Amino acid sequence: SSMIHMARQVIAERLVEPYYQPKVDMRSGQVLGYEALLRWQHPRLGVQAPATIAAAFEHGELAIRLTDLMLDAVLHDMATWLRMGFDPGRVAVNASAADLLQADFADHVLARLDQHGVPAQNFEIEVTESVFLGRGADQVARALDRFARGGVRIALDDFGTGFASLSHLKQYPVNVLKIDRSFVSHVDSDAGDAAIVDAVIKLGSSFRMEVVAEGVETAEQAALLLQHGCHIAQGYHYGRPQPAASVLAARGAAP
Ligand code: G
Ligand code: G
Ligand code: NA
Repeated sequence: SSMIHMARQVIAERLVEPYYQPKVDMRSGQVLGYEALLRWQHPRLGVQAPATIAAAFEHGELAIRLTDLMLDAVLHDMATWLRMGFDPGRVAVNASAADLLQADFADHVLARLDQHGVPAQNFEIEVTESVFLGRGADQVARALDRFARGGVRIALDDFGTGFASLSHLKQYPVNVLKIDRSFVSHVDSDAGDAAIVDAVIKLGSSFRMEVVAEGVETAEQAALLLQHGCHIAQGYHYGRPQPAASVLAARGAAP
């Protein structure tokens, strides 16, 4: 397809450029970290969203190479920030099932962190529930355990939308639950969504996980989430995904 063709070009020409969206403590406004989101630079059209190469994420080999390019770029940015004395907090990179099914993925990431001088506690891996399904669940478990032993936390993305099995939370070393944007968007107007958000927050706190609300766009949503006991948010109300240079400028550390 043309998406796959485009993805191959992105990989060959290393056009990947991570954007960073802040995760914020809604009580204090403090930035706790960032999610790195894939963007790529089209030579003429400028910055492109992942949707333009979405098919590549379902294509094992291409998904692996895109993650690797993201990892390289993110660790390069983080190493630069740390050298400048700017601590970005915990930065999350998305990994797919194809990544976790490679036997050496976790060791590879841990070695890269080491090479870049980025402490494991400054890093997080974000996965969706889909990685727990299908064949290879044993390998995924080994990868997540390896990350856990290496000090890298695991965040579970889009929680509540997929094939959620609560047993996954018990079985795997998950540290962070991210409440899907689809529930957060209507938390202040839809009783069903508010009930789901409330349930996920309670679930996360019983498992001693950090709970992050995704897609917080308004002060009303933020207030409601705080009432329900969730104090960490990622969303346009607190910050859009932004290039590395803007992250620095926003934190007042620009040279
Ligand atoms: O970045 P948004 O701005 O458009 O992202 C759209 C979707 O693409 C989200 O579901 C997000 O999780 C996914 N995504 C963004 N960056 C990456 C990445 O580096 N790797 C993978 N596998 N998915 C990503
Ligand atoms: O699935 P994942 O959580 O990785 O997806 C993040 C996606 O959500 C990205 O496409 C990002 O640009 C988008 N996003 C982040 N914050 C908001 C928000 O407040 N509102 C909307 N509509 N999208 C958001
Ligand atoms: Na994500």
